[in-house]
Amino acid sequence: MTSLLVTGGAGFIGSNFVHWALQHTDASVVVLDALTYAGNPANLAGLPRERFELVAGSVTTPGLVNELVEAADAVVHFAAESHNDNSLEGPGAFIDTNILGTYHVLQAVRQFGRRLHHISTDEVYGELALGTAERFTPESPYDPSSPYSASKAASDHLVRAWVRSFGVEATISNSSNNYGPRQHVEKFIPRQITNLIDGIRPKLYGTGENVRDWIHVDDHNAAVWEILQKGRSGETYLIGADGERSNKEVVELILQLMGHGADWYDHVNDRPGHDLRYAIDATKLREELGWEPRYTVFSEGLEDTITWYEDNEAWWRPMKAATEERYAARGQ
Ligand code: NAD
Ligand code: TDX
Repeated sequence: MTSLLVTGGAGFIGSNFVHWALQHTDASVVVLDALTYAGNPANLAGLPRERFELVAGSVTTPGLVNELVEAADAVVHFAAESHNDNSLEGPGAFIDTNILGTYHVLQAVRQFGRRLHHISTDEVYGELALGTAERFTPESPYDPSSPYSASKAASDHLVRAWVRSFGVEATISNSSNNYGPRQHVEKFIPRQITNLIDGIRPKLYGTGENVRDWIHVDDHNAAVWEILQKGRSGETYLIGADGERSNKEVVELILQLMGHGADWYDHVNDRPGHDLRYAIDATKLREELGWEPRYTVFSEGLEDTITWYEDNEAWWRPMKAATEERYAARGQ
């Protein structure tokens, strides 16, 4: 049995990964999570004690990271500050967790000879033009736009340098936008679903023409598992499921699925530096590792997600008002 250290495992993608791994594999999991505003122990409630443990602490604390890395066979590093808008208001935490935290994880896997998988984002490649067929590949040049994406780009560079300079065994994945259960209501899709539950109109930044490439979180995490098992050290795998949609299209679909007219939304202030379009070419992941997404019909994954937020108001209600206050202060 493999023992995994999962950093950031109390957040959206990490907690879904822990549930996925405990269900689909015989791995045991220790989560290291700082339980910031985005980390919620409730995301990990009810998991089997003999295969799972939550340790509250930061990836920026080297002693703790060393101890946990030494005890594990492999590390899956999700921990990060993850929201672009927050990085525009206060970039400091992004530098600390995303760059320094990754440095401490790298030093630990180097010291104890452990395998690392580093979770990253397609945003490190910057933006693509609207209305073109161009997509990101592992060879795309780095060109991050926000403090968040710049901090993730820096972390990717550190991982590559530790592979090349110190022989660390590590892989990187850069994924497109995830959606699914347990995503914080600050993010686009949960914000609009919970707005509609509250009778508030969805909010589109700017024109709403910006395009994101959506993937269900379980498809993302199945890809991460494949990379962990079969990925070649030093390699980068792009994770995406051909899910390109403009933000306006997504809002219109949510409105339709939740029984509202397609134009019941507001345009609000745009995000400064807002990337126009992301799109992933996942050929390498599909051909080299045989991964295929299971959620190929976006409206079905979205419907499941809407149902999850409808059924789990107790989960998101405590974070909703404060999140909307922050948006209101920015005219968003
Ligand atoms: P999230 O904000 O929901 O979760 C992040 C988790 O990390 C939280 O549990 C938080 O408490 C924890 N954390 C924050 N700082 C920490 C620290 N110093 N030490 C330990 N834990 C800390 O984020 P998410 O959307 O689940 O993203 C997870 C990872 O996936 C991130 O690395 C992000 O860059 C990457 N990613 C996300 C997406 C997406 O669409 N959400 C897409 C591509 C890549
Ligand atoms: O209310 C909103 N209205 C709106 O139009 C919000 C919150 C967002 N948007 C737009 C901005 C983006 O074009 O929707 C799109 C998606 O926004 P976010 O959910 O903030 O995601 P994004 O900025 O694309 O980044 C996400 O995907 C890549 C994750 O938050 C990152 O962690 C990941 O790296």
